Amino acid sequence: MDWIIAHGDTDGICSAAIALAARKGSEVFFSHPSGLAEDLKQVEGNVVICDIALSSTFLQEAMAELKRIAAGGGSILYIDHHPLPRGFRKEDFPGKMAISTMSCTSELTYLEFKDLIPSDMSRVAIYGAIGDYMDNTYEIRRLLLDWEKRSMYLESGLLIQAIDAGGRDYETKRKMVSFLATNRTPSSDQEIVEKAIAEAISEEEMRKRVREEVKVFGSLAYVLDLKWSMGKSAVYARAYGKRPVGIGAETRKGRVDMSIRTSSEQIDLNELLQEIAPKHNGSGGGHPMAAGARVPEGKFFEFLEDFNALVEKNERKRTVEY
Ligand SMILES: [Mn+2]
Repeated sequence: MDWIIAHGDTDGICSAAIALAARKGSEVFFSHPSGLAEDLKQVEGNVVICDIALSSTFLQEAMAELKRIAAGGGSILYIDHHPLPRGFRKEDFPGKMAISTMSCTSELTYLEFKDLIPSDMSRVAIYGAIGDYMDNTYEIRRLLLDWEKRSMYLESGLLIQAIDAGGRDYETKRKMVSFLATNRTPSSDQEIVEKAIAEAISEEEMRKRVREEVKVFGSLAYVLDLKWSMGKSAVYARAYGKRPVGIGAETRKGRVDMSIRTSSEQIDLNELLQEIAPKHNGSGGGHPMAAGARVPEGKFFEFLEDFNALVEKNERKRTVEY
C-alpha cells in the first residue's frame, strides 16, 4: 500500500493533493509533529510525508518507525520546509529528503513530482504557497506567469477560508485532497464556496471580538478560548494588541494549544519555542515567524512569562547588535 501523510493546513492539503495526483490510490491521512511517530506505526509500504516538522522531542521514535518501514522494503520521501531539529544528521535518514526552508512544501512537492502530473497542477502549488505566505519565491513567481494571478488569489482564498472553517475534520480534508488532486477549482465546489463565505463573514465578527478581548503581557498579545481559528486569532491579537508577538490559544484535553505569529524578523519563534516549551512539559516549534506550541493547562501563564522574557531578551540582543 502507498501512503501520503500530510499536515492539515492549506500547504499540507495542497502538497498531499499533488502527491496523490502522482501516486494515485494512495491512502491519505493527516498528522502533526508530536503525533507523527505514533501515526507511522500503521504504515507499511511506500510513504510520502509532507509539511510535518520533525519534532526534536519525538525524533528517536519517528526515526525508529521510518527505519522499520525502510527495512520492510518501503520507500520514504520526506518533503518539508520546517527547520530540522538541532543535531539532526541527514545521512541517518532512511529515505529521500526534499527539504528547503525557503519554499513552502507545496512548491517542493510540485517540483518533486512535476514530471508525473499535468502541468496545470502548478496552480495547486500556488494555492499552497499563498496559504503559507510563501508565494514570493522564484519558482512560484515563475509558475504564476502562466496564470491570472488575481484569479489564483480568489481560488486560494476560497480554499484557505474553507479549510479554516473545517477545524480538525479530517474526513473533509481528505475529500479536499482528492478533489484538488483532479485539479478542479475551489470555486467549482459548492461546499467549499459556502464554507468559505460563511467563514469570511464570521471572520469579520471574530476579528472585532479579538480587538475587544485581546490581553497584553509584555511583548505578547494573546486571546484564550475564543473558539475560532488559532492562526487568525494570533494575527489579529498581534495587530490589535500592538505587540510584536500574537498568540491564539485554546484549552483542549487538559492542555493549551497555541498558534503564534510575529511581525518581527528579529524574533525566531521556532528557536525560542523549541527552547522554552519543553521547560514547561510542552512542545513547540514551526517557522521563524509562524509557529505553534502546546503546554499543560496549569502551565500556560508560567509559560507566557518565560516566553515573554525570552522574546524581550532576543529583541534587545538583536537591537544592540546593529
Ligand atoms: Mn507549510
